[in-house]
Amino acid sequence: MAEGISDYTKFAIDLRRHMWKAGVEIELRRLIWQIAVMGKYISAKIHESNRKLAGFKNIYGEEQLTLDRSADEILKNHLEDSGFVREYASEEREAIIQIGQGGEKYFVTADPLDGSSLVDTNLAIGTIIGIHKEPILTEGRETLVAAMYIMYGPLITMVYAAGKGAHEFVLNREGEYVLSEDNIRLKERGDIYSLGGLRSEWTPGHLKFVEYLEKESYKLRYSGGFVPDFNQVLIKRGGIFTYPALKENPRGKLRLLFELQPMAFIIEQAGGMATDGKQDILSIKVENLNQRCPVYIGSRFEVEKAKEFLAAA
Ligand code: AFP
Repeated sequence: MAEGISDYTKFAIDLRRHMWKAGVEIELRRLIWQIAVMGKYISAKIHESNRKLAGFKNIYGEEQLTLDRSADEILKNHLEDSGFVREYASEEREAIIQIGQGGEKYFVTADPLDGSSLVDTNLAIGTIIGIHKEPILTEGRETLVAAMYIMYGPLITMVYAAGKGAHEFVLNREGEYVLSEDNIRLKERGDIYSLGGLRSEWTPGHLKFVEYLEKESYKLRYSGGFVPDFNQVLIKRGGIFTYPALKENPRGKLRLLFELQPMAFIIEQAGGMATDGKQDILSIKVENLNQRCPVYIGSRFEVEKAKEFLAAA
């Protein structure tokens, strides 16, 4: 080994090896890896379309797609005829599209670039993916076999869960995803809370829950990006993210299929919980692609406490 080159590579576990050792079936391993690789292309698109660069011109002269549509195009084009994906549903599209020949094993949902309105503030944003083994639009618990997200922050990180725990990887300088947090397990209780929606819009039960957390000296962590805000609860091993039912919008803001089901799958794999305030997110039947749903997601103590306050209201 040449002098000075750190020999961390001797210990680095890359994504493919991790999934093989975890016993993830081969086509699902390849699909998860393929989507993780697309994270690099999406990140490149974020940098390429950097509006901070003076006089930035789209070198291809094509009409500059909005970033989230570009991210959607990247995902769809690479999944099409990949041999693994039969249907693709995206927050950027009106309907589910067939992108395979018809016999493929998996059905993919995507929020291609969640939090894209934060790009100009240089805050972290992310791609959220659900991988189903049955046609989309049924209960998550029955059909979701894996979920993942890629976060574009100071580092590019990727978290996946495929039934054997939740694991985080970081993209290194060599362009490989190497393991950074193996089998993440949430504590029973955390000390951070992340609160969406306007206080004036909160229902009485939700307000009482928040006042309880404030009395318990929880620390507020809210960026306006679901991926980094959720990621903070996961990596800090506890706490709660909530985007609640609002007086004017009883279904809240976040989408059940594209945002909440994948994150609920991941948090449960890490020993946490996700509910709409009454029932588990993964037990809720998806009526339509853009169905919104209130969410309380994080460590068990806080999610159970939220349910108590809401039930008592
Ligand atoms: P954008 O994708 O429009 O930026 O919205 C991000 C988001 O869907 C989710 O990532 C955040 O948790 C939530 O909206 C923030 O909503 P508020 O702006 O109402 O706080």
